[in-house]
Order: sequence, then C-alpha cells, then structure tokens
Amino acid sequence: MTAQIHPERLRRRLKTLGAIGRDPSGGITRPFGSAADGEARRWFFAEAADAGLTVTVDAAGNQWAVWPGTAGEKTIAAGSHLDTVPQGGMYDGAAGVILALEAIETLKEAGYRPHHPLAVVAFTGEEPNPFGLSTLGSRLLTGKLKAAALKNVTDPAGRTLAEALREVGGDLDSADHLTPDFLAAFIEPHVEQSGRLDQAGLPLGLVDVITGIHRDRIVFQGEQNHAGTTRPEDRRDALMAFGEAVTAFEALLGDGVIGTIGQAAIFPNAINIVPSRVEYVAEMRSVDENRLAERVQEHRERLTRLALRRGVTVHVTNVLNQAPRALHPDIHRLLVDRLVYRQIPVTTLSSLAGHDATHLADVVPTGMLFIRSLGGKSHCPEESSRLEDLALGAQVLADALLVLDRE
Ligand code: HGY
Ligand code: MN
Ligand code: MN
Ligand code: MN
Repeated sequence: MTAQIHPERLRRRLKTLGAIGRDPSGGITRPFGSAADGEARRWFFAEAADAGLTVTVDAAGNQWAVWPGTAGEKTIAAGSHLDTVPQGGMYDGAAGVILALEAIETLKEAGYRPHHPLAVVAFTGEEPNPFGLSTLGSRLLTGKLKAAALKNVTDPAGRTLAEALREVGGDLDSADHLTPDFLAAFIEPHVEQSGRLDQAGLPLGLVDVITGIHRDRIVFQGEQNHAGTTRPEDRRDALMAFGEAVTAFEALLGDGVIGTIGQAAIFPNAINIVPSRVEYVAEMRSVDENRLAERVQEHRERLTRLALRRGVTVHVTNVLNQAPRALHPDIHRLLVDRLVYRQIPVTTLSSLAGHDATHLADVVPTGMLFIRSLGGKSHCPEESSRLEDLALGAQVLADALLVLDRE
C-alpha cells in the first residue's frame, strides 16, 4: 500500500494558512487569543473536515482532527501548532500541522483502514503570547500546567485566559481533567529552524533531544529623577543597571549555553528623566541541564551584586523552567527505518528550539521529524523551506504512521 503525497495540496494549504495574520511587510502575527489565531483555527477545522476527519476541541483549546480506527485502540497523533511569534514565518508550527494532515489524508485516499485512530493535533498557544504562557495546550493536556493556578491569568487588556479559551471552544474549568492517556504515540514534524540540514545538503533530519529553556522576568527598580539636575552620586538609574546586567548576561553564554534578551521595557521612558524601572525577560537554553542551572544561578547572583552596588533593587521571577527532554528511542528507530526505506541519509540533531513534543515526550512515545530550513532562518518573515522537502517529510510521516498503526 503506498500513499501518494499531493505537493500541490501542501502548497495550497501553506499558502492559505500563511496568508492568515500576515501583514504587508510579510511577517505573520498569530498569537493565541488573537483574531488571526481564531481564523487559523477555523481554517484548520474546514480543511480537516474536507479531508473527512472528525474535528473536536479539548478543554485546553487543542484542536484534534481524527480518523477513527477500527479496533478502538489508543490514538496515534501527529501535528504541531498554528500560532506564531510576532512577525514570524509561515512554516514554524504550520508546516507540522499541514504535513500531518497531508499524511493522514493520503492514507485515507489510498483506501487504508486504520487499526488505531489517527489524529492531527494543533496545540494551543505554543509560542509566548499576551497571556505569558507558551506551550499552553500541550502543558495543560499533560498536567504540566494546572488550570486551577491559571484562574487569574489575563492579557494586558485584562481579558482572562478562561475567556480566551472559551472563545475557541475550550474550558479552563475542566482542563485539569485532561489526560494524554488516550495517546499511543506522537510525532511532531517541524522545520529545523537552524541551518545544519541546509549546510549538510539534507532534506530531513531526526531529533534526539529538545533543549531546556529557562526564562526569568527581571525588574530593576531605581528612582525617577531629573536628567540634568540629579548628580551622578545621587542617581539610582534602573537603565544603567540594566545595561551592566546585559553585559554580565552575555558573558555567561557560550560553551553549550545560548541566551537571549528579546523583550525589555523602560519606565517612564522619557528622554529627560532618569529611568526608574526596567522590566525584561532573560532566557537561557541548553541541552545540558546542569550547565544551564549553573549559569542561571551565576546570572542571578551577578544581578544581586550589581543592583546592590548601584543602589537599585532587583526582582527576579522565574516564568519558565523546562528541562531538556530526550525523545523516545523506539519512535526514533522507526523514523530512521522510514528514512532508510526512502533512501534519505539519516542525521540526528538536538533541537535548540522548544516544541510541544517536549511536554508529550515524558508521557507518550514521542518523536520529531525536522524539515530543512533554507539559510537556517526562523522566527522571521524570511523563514523558508522547499516544497519538495516538505512533501518528502509528509511521505516519511505517512510511512511512519502506517508502521506504527500496524504494531
Ligand atoms: O521558542 C521556541 O523555541 C519555540 O519556537 N517556541
Ligand atoms: Mn517558534
Ligand atoms: Mn514551533
Ligand atoms: Mn495495535
């Protein structure tokens, strides 16, 4: 039985989904809770219904498009996320959902009769969003986030997370009853988001470990004062403290630890006032859990010392502390076999991007299939992958689902 992938259907879906939330500069902005996210969700359900799948939303707003099995076994799922970063590209997340849809649809068209239910999943809010909770849907599904602790979460406009979930068919109140126990396996196809496959001239790759991610929200609190009349020795300048902190942060990176400060705000942000407060998020990532913990600790100690010296206060709140996650060897071996079967050279990479697969991997046999990112660019409008690589990825995924279903 061979399922024939339809590259033109892939192209059409990538194009139509890629138009949702795209602005004239070409960047796509589709955070969870936005109108564009809602439009992408409706788009997915329409495409899945066209493919003859049964579509549902769970309490976390995760979307499931299911092809019922014949033997009532546990579900084999594949997918990713539809939401994006601000000014993002059209492949991060979207490609994984579209490839999963294509793989299952071609199996269906080939007349295959699945033993297990086969499902496409689009997880809620994988990216950081106005509610400050990334990988929201996969963490609620697997109990890594407890709904009861999220009752007072709002976006900056004051809209509650509960309302935003209700609007997409979820229900925060019952999200704590979610369980991944109905899943037999999960495979997340995803663009690589770095340049290793492109440099190696390979269309696809596998993943053995997903990076740990540690995010601290940091506030320097100094004293607002006049930019001209306040003597240097009287200043408690939050911005100068921030500047020194950035240099100290950068000095801690390297040797397997990568870090970013991508978001910062200055208060009151006026050209002739000594800044009283700076709020920002410092993020470190590594596949080495101990090394990551050491650098985080050292970073926090340096912040305390420099704040003291500068007469400002520093407040650190941890917003994410995600350990590195190894993926399942059986799923990895299955994907290796399917790449060999398709005569595609096998390479296995670590992922320094975070994924929903991280949260599935300790409760369900989980694997990831990387598709080459041209020039290694991602989280930007220039993100790009070749249709033929994506079609090959869908083909390998369809092959893998077939083998998994027959186990
Ligand atoms: O941040 C990440 O690595 C992912 O794109 N959410
Ligand atoms: Mn991303
Ligand atoms: Mn992603
Ligand atoms: Mn079985």
